[in-house]
Amino acid sequence: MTSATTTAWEGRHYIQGQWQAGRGERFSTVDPAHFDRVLGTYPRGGVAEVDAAVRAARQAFPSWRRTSRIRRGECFDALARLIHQHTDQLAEVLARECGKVLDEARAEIVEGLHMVQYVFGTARQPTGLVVDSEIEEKDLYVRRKPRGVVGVITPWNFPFAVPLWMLGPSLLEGNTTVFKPSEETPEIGQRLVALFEQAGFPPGVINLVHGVGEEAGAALATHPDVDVVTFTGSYEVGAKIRLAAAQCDHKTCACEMGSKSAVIVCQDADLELAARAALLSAFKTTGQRCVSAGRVLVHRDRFDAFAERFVELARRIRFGDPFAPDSFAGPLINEAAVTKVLQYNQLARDEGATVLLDGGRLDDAEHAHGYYVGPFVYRQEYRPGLRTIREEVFGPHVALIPFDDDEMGIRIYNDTPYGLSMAVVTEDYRRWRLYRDECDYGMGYVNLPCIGAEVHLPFGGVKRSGNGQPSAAALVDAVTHKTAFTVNHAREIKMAQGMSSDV
Ligand code: UN1
Repeated sequence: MTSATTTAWEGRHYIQGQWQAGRGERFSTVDPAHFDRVLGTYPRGGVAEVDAAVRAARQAFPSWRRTSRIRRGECFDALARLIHQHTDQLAEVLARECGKVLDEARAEIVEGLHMVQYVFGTARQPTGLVVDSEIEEKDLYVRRKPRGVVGVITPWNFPFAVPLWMLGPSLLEGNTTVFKPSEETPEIGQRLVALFEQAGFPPGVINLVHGVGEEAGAALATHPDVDVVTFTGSYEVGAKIRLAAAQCDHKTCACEMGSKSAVIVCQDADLELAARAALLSAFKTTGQRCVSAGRVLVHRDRFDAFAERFVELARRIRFGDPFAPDSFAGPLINEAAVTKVLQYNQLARDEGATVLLDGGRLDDAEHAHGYYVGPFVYRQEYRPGLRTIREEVFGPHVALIPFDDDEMGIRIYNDTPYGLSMAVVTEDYRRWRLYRDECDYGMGYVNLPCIGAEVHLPFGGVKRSGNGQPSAAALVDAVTHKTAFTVNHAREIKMAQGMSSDV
């Protein structure tokens, strides 16, 4: 692998083990920290390319499925070694393409590596069950079988780790795959696929099609020969994928969608810990994690002290060049994101918020050529129906909301259409248990930020955040089906449930 370059890179599809320049229109990507710099151009795949990739995956499926699970796992050992070897270059490509600060970009490469290591380690773990039968001469087994061809549609905010959460378990279990990376971050996706090739995954087992969501993404989600669609992205797109799956007899999907995650600061909280947990949750990745906290719920008795410390810390953080060591976070991904965040900042004012900090669009010499918006922090009294405290913003926009008691804290937390991540800050073991049991979420934390999950846990949510098929380690349930298998060791037939076998 060559190191990250500043000359535009030429993207290619990877279908049936062949790198293809593609025909027709191309799209380009720019550096979000310097939007006058074009990073790469890519073929704009559509129905034809997706169809070729799905056919390649289907053709590769029987022999990959028959390959020993341990042998499949060993390919991931080779992949882990390659990722180790190239961590620094991969982190640079990722930081440049999606604007994450270098230290976070590196953490994401490491998170992807952890998934690869987990998959390799899991290959030798037991996968099924041996179950007793009513009939002593029978053995019952529960065995997992791969579902077939898995479509992998991934976002720009975790363009290395999230594809690996999906590709890892899918391929280990014997499925074959077609990967459509986000059109904002195709280079890191392509570099990942090149490492799969180098690690020795056979042709057709992993295929890559570049393109935009409405074309290549839609073609993959609706293709009749795709068995499972795994998706991370917006609720609106996820809802379409769920509909497409429901209309196709054999298709299922695992969707991880939006959120309005929160940190809850209780009456007895350690305020310094709470302020730091909230700061990381709201502003790391410039608020562009699906688990980012758009809300901090604070007990009214502690509100003023918390808000003062939180704003003081928020003033101190620097949103700047992803490669500058003192940048806490980088730019937003594109101009549409800047417009959306500024609109929500205005909407908060219109809904009666008291603004405590407004970084605004940053346009001094350092920031003028990037998509930079500073932190926006406001106090909002809870009322049902307020849009800014219910809708996902995906930027450095955070509401501080006072609450009077735990019942009210839980009610406010649950009053969004989403349920992804929740952190509660308290010293009281009874209290965190109450929040654990009463709040709607997929990932819960105590005395921590609501970001930073590890790959060997399930990652997903409830309500509009997910469809009950979490990703990362838990994706195994979405990409396999459980089969029951019964073997008779007697010489005659003996039926269960006392049924006679006389003929
Ligand atoms: C995402 O926000 O889209 O839990 C994924 C975390 C990371 C993954 C975030 N491990 O913050």
